[in-house]
Amino acid sequence: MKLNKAFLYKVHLPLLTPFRTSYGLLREKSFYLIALEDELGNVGYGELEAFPLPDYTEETLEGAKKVVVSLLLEELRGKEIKCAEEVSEFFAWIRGNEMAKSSIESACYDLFAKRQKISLAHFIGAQRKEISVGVSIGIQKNERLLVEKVHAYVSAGYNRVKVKIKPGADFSYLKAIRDEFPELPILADANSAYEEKDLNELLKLDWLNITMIEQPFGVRDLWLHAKLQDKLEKVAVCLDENIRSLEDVKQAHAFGSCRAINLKMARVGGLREALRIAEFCKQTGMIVWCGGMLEAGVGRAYNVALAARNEFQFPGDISATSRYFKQDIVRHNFELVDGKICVPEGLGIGVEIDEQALKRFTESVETILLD
Ligand code: OSB
Ligand code: MG
Repeated sequence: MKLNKAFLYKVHLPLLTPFRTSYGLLREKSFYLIALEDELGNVGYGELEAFPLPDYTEETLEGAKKVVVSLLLEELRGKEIKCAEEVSEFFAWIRGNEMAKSSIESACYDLFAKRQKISLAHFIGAQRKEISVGVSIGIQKNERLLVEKVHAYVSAGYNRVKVKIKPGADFSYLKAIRDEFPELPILADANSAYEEKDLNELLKLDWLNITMIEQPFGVRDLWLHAKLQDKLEKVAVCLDENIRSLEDVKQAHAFGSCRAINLKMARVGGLREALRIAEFCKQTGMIVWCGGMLEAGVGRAYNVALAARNEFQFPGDISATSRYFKQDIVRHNFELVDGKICVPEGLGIGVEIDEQALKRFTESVETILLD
């Protein structure tokens, strides 16, 4: 396969409700939709997920876009790409920049699946037709509002909830949910908001029968997470921000820093690395589940295909389109039916771009000739 052209659409998609984490508030999902055209005229899509500010991980949307244009697309220019797995090898000399790499690598996977006239799910060996999913809920003003939200999502059929927490909005918020829902699987995600002095406070999560605590400590920390995991009796520590590669997962496993991995394709540099991590987790008995970053339709299609593989036994942060957006840029609406989302069966990622909607939410378009 050879690439002919790339189109980069800068898109701003308003969120139905603002999403508050321990580090900030998001009102819209800003991203680049990347369309890669091959020599046969097929088009593969990728979503560049880096956030406008380097507050989740180090990459920024504009910085990552620059890496895509000046390094990654140049790396592929004029090359004969033999298979999807090869793309990450071409990028290997470039350190970090995982979200930039993932946007292009995944679009190549989409292209290879389309060239073989099969779905992406099939292409990556995913066998499930539908996946069981959960929902991630931002920090609310008070406990009562949070419990109301949980009620609505549980009634809609979500199989578990993840609640964003931070110091001062943690234990009492989680207890309010637990009092109302004695059996509900609850995860707490701190996005790195705690420090060593909070370690004993976090042990109280055991009392509430919380399923997992996600990334309480620093984005480079393995040591404090290991101390916490060792002291917790029931709760699994789950790592998000500090997992960028299989190497990171192996070290976290060896140190005992976690029992679960929130796996995001974009955060680990693409599909190939994500598949290797899923495989390692299965072999070692670590829990692996598919996380999210408020993706629009293209990014969501990748998450759904990945989560359809059988290593993923725990419901992911993959919610219905309607949980995020009034209008998406793809024609496909991901819907929740009996707590499950169907895996698209069309060619490649299996969702088509809604050109009208894309135009409506696009700030600018850039075309890059590659042949
Ligand atoms: O920490 O998992 C996270 C969203 C943006 C950035 C980081 C995270 C999240 C979520 C939302 O938790 C998951 C989703 O529904 O897409
Ligand atoms: Mg997280």
